[in-house]
Amino acid sequence: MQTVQYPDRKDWDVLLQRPVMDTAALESKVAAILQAVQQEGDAAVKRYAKQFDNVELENVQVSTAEFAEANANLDPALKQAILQAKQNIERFHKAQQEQSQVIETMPGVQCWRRSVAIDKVGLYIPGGSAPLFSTILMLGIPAAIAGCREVVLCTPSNAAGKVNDAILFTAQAVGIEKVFKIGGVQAIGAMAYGTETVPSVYKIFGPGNQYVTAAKQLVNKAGTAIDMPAGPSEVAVLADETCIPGFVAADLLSQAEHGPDSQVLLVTTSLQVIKDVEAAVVKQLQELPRHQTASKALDNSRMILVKDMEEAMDLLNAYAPEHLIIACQDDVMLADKVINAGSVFLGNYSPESAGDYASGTNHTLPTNGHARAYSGVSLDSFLKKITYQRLSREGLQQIGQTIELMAAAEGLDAHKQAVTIRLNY
Ligand code: HSO
Ligand code: ZN
Repeated sequence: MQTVQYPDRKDWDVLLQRPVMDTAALESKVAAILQAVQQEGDAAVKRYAKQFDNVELENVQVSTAEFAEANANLDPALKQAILQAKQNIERFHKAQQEQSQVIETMPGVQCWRRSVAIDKVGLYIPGGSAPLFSTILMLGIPAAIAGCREVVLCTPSNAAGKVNDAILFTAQAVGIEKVFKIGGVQAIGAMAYGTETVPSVYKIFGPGNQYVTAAKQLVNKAGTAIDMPAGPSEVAVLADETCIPGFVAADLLSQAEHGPDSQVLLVTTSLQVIKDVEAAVVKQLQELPRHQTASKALDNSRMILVKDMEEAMDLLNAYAPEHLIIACQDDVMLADKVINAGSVFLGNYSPESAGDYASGTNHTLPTNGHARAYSGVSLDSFLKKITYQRLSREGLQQIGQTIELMAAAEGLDAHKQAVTIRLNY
């Protein structure tokens, strides 16, 4: 990891750059696959499964027997762990439910807002080097609490046509019945346009590689909603002398192992912390099965020495990390100074892994600086808020003149007339 000491503010932009991801170059390839899925449905999906995943799919949909088999095969301890995480995530997301309130803005003018579930949603769960079944909890649980009527899940199978047992168990645990063995761009196309077996959905959620991300962006342009602009995982750690360097190193590596394009940052006021964390990273890295991936990510990563905590917070707010760990004596006080971050972890005993899996918060978070303006996935991501109003005759009499004056001033006479005709009735 590169160490940078006391960087000048004017150099922060360059220092805090993420590894660039150029999806534009992939666009024509991705667009061609999407078009084929739109036109040919399941036939195209099966053709691409053969071409990209080397699998001959007879049935695209996971059967009841396959669900039962996964349930029987999965380690009982892992099942228990998944159910424990489910309980916490459910608890945290249920508390996000809002009660509808009728607000009388003037006598006889009542306004209210009702949360309504997005009727049909699609979840994409990558297979690849790490089958992220935890993401099913993060997306399936709020979808269920919101009351989405149709929840479909696409995930690639292996070459033998089998889907990971933990993925199938978790899908069942959160009540998802429709699971399709479709990966990559084809999956995004199938959920956006629908095929003979896959229902089309209104909003697509979930992480993926650059191809999946490009596909989500393309279907989004064409009218299907998506959760958020996704990018490689990131963590920034703010640490002072009270941190435990081995813990900080472990946290940095936990994100670095996600992918070669992941990025991790350490920001501190102490050169000694940098030295100690660096030594711990080197030691722990060697023992990691995914050390190759992690070490590539560390090449994109930095340890930054700053003069004080105020400068540290300015720098971190400028970076807007997906995850921010504050391993400092004044962690709670510093937490209030966070303006831009997806999710914040306080103290020496809150590893990001807690939020990645089981504490209750959502791990689908804004990357790539999007935390400046976006929130992570929550119950709201699966809801629309519909507003209502009911004016009584007296209510319209109260507010009518205001509307008439404003409509006339905008030169919109028909608007004014919609009030006048009632007032004169
Ligand atoms: N840290 C990831 C989520 C995840 N981690 C899933 C492990 N499994 C989001 O950036
Ligand atoms: Zn993670």
